[in-house]
Formats: sequence, structure tokens, C-alpha cells
Amino acid sequence: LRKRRNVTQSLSAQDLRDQILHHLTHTQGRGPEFATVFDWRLAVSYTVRDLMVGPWVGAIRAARDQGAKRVYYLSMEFLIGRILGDAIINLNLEPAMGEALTLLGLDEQVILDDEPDAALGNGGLGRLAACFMESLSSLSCPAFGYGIRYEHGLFRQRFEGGQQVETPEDWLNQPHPWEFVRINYSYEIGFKGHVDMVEGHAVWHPGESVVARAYDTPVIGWGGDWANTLRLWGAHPTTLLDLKRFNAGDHTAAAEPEALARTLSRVLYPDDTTESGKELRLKQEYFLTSAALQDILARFLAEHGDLEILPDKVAIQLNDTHPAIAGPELIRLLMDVHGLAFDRAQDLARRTLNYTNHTLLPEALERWSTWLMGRVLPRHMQIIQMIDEDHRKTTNRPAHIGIVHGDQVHMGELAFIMAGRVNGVSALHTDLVKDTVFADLHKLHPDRIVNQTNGVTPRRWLRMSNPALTRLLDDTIGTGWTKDLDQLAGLETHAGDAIFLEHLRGAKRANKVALSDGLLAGLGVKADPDAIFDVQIKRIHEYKRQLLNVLEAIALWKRIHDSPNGDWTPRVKIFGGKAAPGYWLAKSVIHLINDVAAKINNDPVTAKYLQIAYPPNYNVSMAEDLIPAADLSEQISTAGKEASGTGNMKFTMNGALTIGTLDGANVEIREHVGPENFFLFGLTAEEAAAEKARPGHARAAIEASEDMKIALQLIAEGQFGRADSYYTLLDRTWNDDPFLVASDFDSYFATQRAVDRAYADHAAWDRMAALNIARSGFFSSDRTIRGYMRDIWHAVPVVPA
Ligand code: 26R
Repeated sequence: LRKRRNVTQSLSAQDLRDQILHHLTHTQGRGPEFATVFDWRLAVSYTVRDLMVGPWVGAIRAARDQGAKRVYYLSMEFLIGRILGDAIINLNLEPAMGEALTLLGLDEQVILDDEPDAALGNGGLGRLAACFMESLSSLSCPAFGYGIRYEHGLFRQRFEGGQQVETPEDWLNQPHPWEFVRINYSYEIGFKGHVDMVEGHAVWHPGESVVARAYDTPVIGWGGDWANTLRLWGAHPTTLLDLKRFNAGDHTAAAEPEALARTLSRVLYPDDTTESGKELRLKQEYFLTSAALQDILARFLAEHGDLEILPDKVAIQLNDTHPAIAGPELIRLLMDVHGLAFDRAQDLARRTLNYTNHTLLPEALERWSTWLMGRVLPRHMQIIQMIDEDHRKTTNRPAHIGIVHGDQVHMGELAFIMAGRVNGVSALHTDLVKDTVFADLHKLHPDRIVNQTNGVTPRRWLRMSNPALTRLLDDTIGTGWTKDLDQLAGLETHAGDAIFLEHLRGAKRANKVALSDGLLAGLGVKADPDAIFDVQIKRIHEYKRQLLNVLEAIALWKRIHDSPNGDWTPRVKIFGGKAAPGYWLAKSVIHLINDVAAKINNDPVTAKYLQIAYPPNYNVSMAEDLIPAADLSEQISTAGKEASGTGNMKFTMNGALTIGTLDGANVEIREHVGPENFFLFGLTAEEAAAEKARPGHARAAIEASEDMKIALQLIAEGQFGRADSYYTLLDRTWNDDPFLVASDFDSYFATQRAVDRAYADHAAWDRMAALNIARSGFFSSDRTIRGYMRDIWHAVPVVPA
């Protein structure tokens, strides 16, 4: 066990104040009397960044000096959110930083809230990558994250007449104080063109190319003595201007190289469901992958001469299939650039690459036409054929298995075949990966698929975002839980202690009061802090079933309306989430939630029992405010559809109880917290599959459910805005209902009433909340990363020099 040295702990508030003033003057070029919040925020950020550089350079040096194996996490998304607050926590700068800001007459919260979210991701997959980066640093595992430096992150969401309107996000329109641009780390990335055979060797002549330039952000781990690098690639033109064409008068064509470069790293694809089929997306994926692999090989060759030991020194993780072109690209670099034979190149690549699957939804499985692949990446198309052919020969596989089917390249199969290990993200999901999408390949390679259940970092999702609960935890069991979340088990003995439970309730209530104030100021919604705060926050998608939630709200509203003197438990339903811009049905659900909220929030008969709040533009920062204030976590996807979920884990460790199906990691959450502390409802994955196959399942279930029928009827009558807005949604629910909203409705409604009764018994509820926290240690991403290090990467922590 190594000692944490913690250089920063010795910094006083005065030291920090002086540094902040120094940066305000010398980096921002401002006198204090003229400084805006923005100026101050940058000065504070540079002060904090200075403290990250020592551990960062030290970590890079230690890894190199010790010839350590590096982990490389390739991801099209990193949903980082804000950096300043997290860095202050991990560097142990509190309370000194708070005092320093007070000395300067600044409000710390105002400074923190001034930072725009780095929204370089859509949802779960991107946020997982961000948690992993933090845990890798906290565990001092030498690692790089590789991604794209999108100029525009995920779109901003507004509501107009209750409907989603998207506007571009613009986070790089202001200086980004955390990054270091590395103009000397630049690689050329080619596209299109043709392949010549020269003396038996392939030579690819790209028709166009761009330069990938590295922009590095240090990611500081807990305790502040290790930082890894998040290296994001920005696209730049190879030549600023095609002077020949410009001089010939063709001014538009002359600017083409610049135009391509500018579009490549311009926008994040906002689609987390359907394969967009856009050439630009394929180019983005190759841009990231090629830049990362060239960088990895350059670093490897600078440290070790012999490519034979590549798999001993390099472990590459592909975050879903988005960087799956890494297989062919690594083979290409080893063959065409470094002169290895195909068999040797393929063998090295397979022992270096690993692939994580994050979804079973058929519409999210990437496929590219051979035509597009052959045109954009002609050399890679050849190599894909070679990989496929080799696999066919060496495994004697049946004809229907393989990478290329007809005119389609299946990226899942490519990733699987090129990976040493393939993993799912929860126990249930991994079983389903084995039984469904990769059943055939699993039979051929029975040892390849392993499970690594997701986790989340307790630094951001507990210590930073929930200071009230953090104080109680620190006072009760000490601070050790922050790096060893299993220590939360020490709360078990306090779960029967009335004083402790009183404090727990107090912490939750303080968070609810703060949120309630925000909802009133921002939305005009009156959220009674003594009501159940019932929260569903995630992307809007049919399989996540926000529709089930809002139909329950309508049915409940109707029941309260019919017997207003009943014994109702007050409830505030909070929704948050964005729909993909082209996903019409998901947008229709957003519209419905807002229409229902507009009607029932102002109903004088029911208002004190039921409110709905849907704050627009849900993002990482909003999650940090909502999760600590939640009593009830909605995890209600159709069983078998949510690969894992990670929000579910954040709620559990913040003391919310879950209402959920046996889906994804819910299964493991329920096992850990105990079935008596979890509100289970709905069909199992197996039952759901059978139910779906039953003709007329939706209609039969609706006819059998008085509450559901009434809810649908009220929408059809036009009680919530114009009925014709919802005909398609209603029609689909009656006649198709692919995600079994109807089949699970009664079970969900009844379980919600069990929640009402449970919440009315404060002492019992608080005890359940305490046990949820106490038993949530397993869901730390530190545990997940240790699992990857042990089972997939064969990487070990490095002791800083
Ligand atoms: C456009 C297309 C290629 C695409 C499809 C799907 C792009 C992005 C996605 C996002 C998917 C793969 C995703 O975010 N999956 C989520 O991963 C989380 C982390 O493992 C899980 O917790 C969550 O259940 C799963 O939906």
C-alpha cells in the first residue's frame, strides 16, 4: 500500500487567493475591479489546473520509466460535464478553496455554475467513459482516453408549446481553460482514393486527407497524485488552400481541404438509437481511430523496438463498435507501414484489442454498405475481406456467420472477431449478448465474452454533488468510502439508529428544498419538499418507457380527481431528457408530458397531491442537482432492453429507492440492496419476449386495465392539448406497443401505490434508503475498472515516482 502524498493539502486559503489573483492579472489580463464572473472562473480554473500538472507529468514519466502497460480507451463520446468542481474535490482543495473565494468576495457556487458542460456525448455510453477516466486516474492505472474534440457538443433543448426545439451547443465559443494543444502531436488521416499493388504490397493513395491534432486534458484522480490524459483530436486542413486551383479561379474548390477538416470534428452525432448511415459519421469514426492508433504505435515504438511485445504493453478498449475500424486499421498500419505479414499483424491486433457492447437494440447495431466502406476506406475494405475470409477458413463456421453479408459490413461481428475479449455491461446483458446478437460467434469462441458490470464514480456522484449526505457519511463512517466505496457497508449498523435516520432525512430534505426553489424559479412549478420526489432522467426512448410513467400520472390524477378526500401521498414527478432530433415518437412523448403537466399542475383539486416538472436541457450538471434530491428512481425499461443503466446506480448511492423492472443492472442493484428495499414490477426479459410474440397483446392488456384505458381515453378526448397531436402515439399503443407499456401497466400502477404507502411510513422509508446507500458499494466504477484491469487488460497500477 502506498502512501498518499497529497501535495495540495498544505495549500492555505491565502496561497490559493494569491494564485487566483496572479492568474486574473497575468493570464486573464484583468484587474480585480474589472473582472467578470467569467474572468474569475478562468483565474480559479488556471489555479486549479496548475495543481494538476505536477501529478500529470509525474504520472506520464513514471509510466514511461517503468515501461508500464498502457490502457487506451477509444470512444466517440466523453460526457465529462463540468471539470472545476470535480478537480477541487479530487485535489482535496476544500475547505481552503471556499475560504479563498470568500476572501475575494466571490460566491463559489456562482463560479462553479459559470462553467459550460463539456457535452461530448449523448448519454450512458459517453458518461460511462467519463467515469472510467476518473477511476483509471484514481487507481493510478496508466491510461489515455481518445476521442473527438467536437466544437458543438450535444444540442441544447428548449420547449416551445411543449415541444422540443434544438439549438446548437457552443461550448468552445469561449476559452476552454483545461486543455493543452499539442501541435507536435499531429497525424495525417486519409480518405478515399485508390490502392495500388507494388511488388505484392498494397499502397493506398488517399484522395483526400486531414490532419488530426491532439488537444490534451488532464484527468485528476482522487487524492491528487495521479492524472491521466484525455486526448481529443481536432481536425485541421493539410493545406490551408489549394493554391493551384485558387489561382486558376476556382475559389470554392480551393477551399475544399479546409471545408472537410472543419466538418470532421464539428458536431457530435445526436443520435443514440438509429444508425445514421451518414458518410460523415464513418469518416469521424475513422478519424478518431486512425489518429489514436498512430499515436499509440508512435509511443510504443519510442519505448520498445519490437512489435512482437505490443500486446504486453498496449491494451485497447473499443467503446461499442464506433471505433471498430481499429481492427483493420491496426492491421493496415502493421502491414503497410511496418511491413508485417497479414497473419502476424492480425494476431498482434487481436491480442491488443477488446470490445465492449452497450446495446442489443437492432437499430443501434452499426452496419455500413460495402459500397460506402469501399469508397471511403478502400484499403480497409480489402482488409475486412481478408479478416472475414481468414475467420471462415480457420473456424469452419456456418455460412450465415461473418462480417460481410451481402452488401453490408457488420461492425459488431468485425469488432467481435478482432477482439481478445468482448464484454457486456451487466450480468443480464452479458447473458443476452451470449444468447442473442453473438450467439453463433459465442459458440465458436466460448471464452471470449466476459461481463463487467458498469459503475459510476463516487467522487462526482456523491462527494461533489451531494455535500449534505457526504458530511453525514464522513461523520458516521469516516472519509474512506470515497476511494473504497465498500466501506459504505459501515452504515448497516446505523440503519436502525433513529438519530442517524433523522440526519439522513434532514440531508435529503435540504437537497429537496434546494431543488424545489430551483423548480419554482425556473419553471414556476410548486414542488412541496415533503412530497415524494419521483425522478426519471435519461434519453427519451420508447424502450425506456417515459410513456408508461406519464400514463401512470394521468391515471393517478384521474383517481385523485374522483376522490379528492382520499388518503393520497403527495408526489412530484420530475422528468429530464432529450430526444434524438429525428425520433418523432420520442418527441411526441415529450410533448405529451408537457401537455399533461400544463393541465394537472393547475388543477385546484389535485394540485397539492400531484405536480409534474420537466426542466428543459437535461445534462450532467442537472443530474448533479436532481439525483441528490430524489426519493424515487424510475428504472422502468422493458426487461431485456436496457443494457445496464448507470443513473440507476447514482440514485441508489444517494439514498433513493428504485421502482424498476428486472432489466440491466437493476437486477444486480436489487440483489445487493435486498428485494425488500426495491420496488419491483413487470415482466421478466423472458416473459416480455414471449408476450411480444402474442398477437394482440396490447389490446388485450388495455381492455383488461381500467386505469390504462381511462388514461388513453383522456388523451384521445383532448384533455391534454389537441388530441390529434397524439393519434400516432395512441394508435401505436393500442395496436403494436412493441415495448409492452400496456402489459406492464397494472403491475406498475399497483407498485406505485405500494410506494405511496411505504413513503407514508417515514421511519421505514428512511431505513430502506439507508440500506440502499450502505449496499451500493459494488456500483463504484473503481470496482468496474479493477475488473477490466484484471480480466481484460492485464494492467497493473503504477506507483508514482
Ligand atoms: C448512432 C449509433 C451508432 C449509436 C447507437 C447507440 C450511437 C450511440 C449509441 C449509444 C448506446 C450504445 C448507449 O449509450 N448505450 C448505453 O450504454 C450505457 C453504458 O454501458 C448503458 O448503461 C445503457 O444501458 C446503454 O443504453
